[in-house]
Amino acid sequence: MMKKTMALAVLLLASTFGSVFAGSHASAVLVENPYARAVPPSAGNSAAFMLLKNQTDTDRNLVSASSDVSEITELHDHINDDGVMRMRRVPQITVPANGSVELKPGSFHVMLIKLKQPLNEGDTVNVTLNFDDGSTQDVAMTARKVMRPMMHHNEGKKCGGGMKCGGGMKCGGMRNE
Ligand SMILES: [Cu+2]
Repeated sequence: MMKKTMALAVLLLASTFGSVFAGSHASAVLVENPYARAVPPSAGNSAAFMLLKNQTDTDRNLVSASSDVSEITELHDHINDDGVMRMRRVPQITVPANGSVELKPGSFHVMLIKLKQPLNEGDTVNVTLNFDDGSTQDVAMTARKVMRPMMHHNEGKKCGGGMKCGGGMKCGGMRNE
C-alpha cells in the first residue's frame, strides 16, 4: 500500500514537472464563437461563453480565466437543484480528448464578477484562458445581447423565490450567468 502511494506521488510529481516544462506552448484547445453578455450599466456581473474544442488525444482542463473587464473572473456551472437552477463555481471545465465542451447560458460559463466598466453591445472583452498543461489563450470577444437560459418558472421572481445563488455569492447583483 505504502509503495503504491509512493509510486503515485512520484508519478504526480513527474507529471507536474512535465507540464511546467511544457509551459509556454500555445494551447491545444480551439476556441470558437466566443461572446460575452452585454449588460446594463447597473449590472455588476456578466458572463462569457464559447465553444472549446480539443483535437488531441488527451483531456484538457480549463482551470482558470481572467479578464480586463472584471475584478474577479471565475469558472461557473449551472446545476438543477431540485428544480432550481443554481450556478456554482467549479474548479475546472474539462474539454474531453477529441471532443468539445460548450460554454453557454444555463451551463458552463466564464463568470465576470465586479465589472470595471459597462458592457455595451459591440464592446470588446478580452478573456485569458489558462489550461492545466500550463498553456494560455487570449480570446477577444464581442459583447452582445444574450437570452437568459430556460428559467420560465422563475420568470419575474427575485432571488430567493426561484433562482438561488451558490458558491457564497450574494443574490443582489447576480442576475447573470
Ligand atoms: Cu456564474
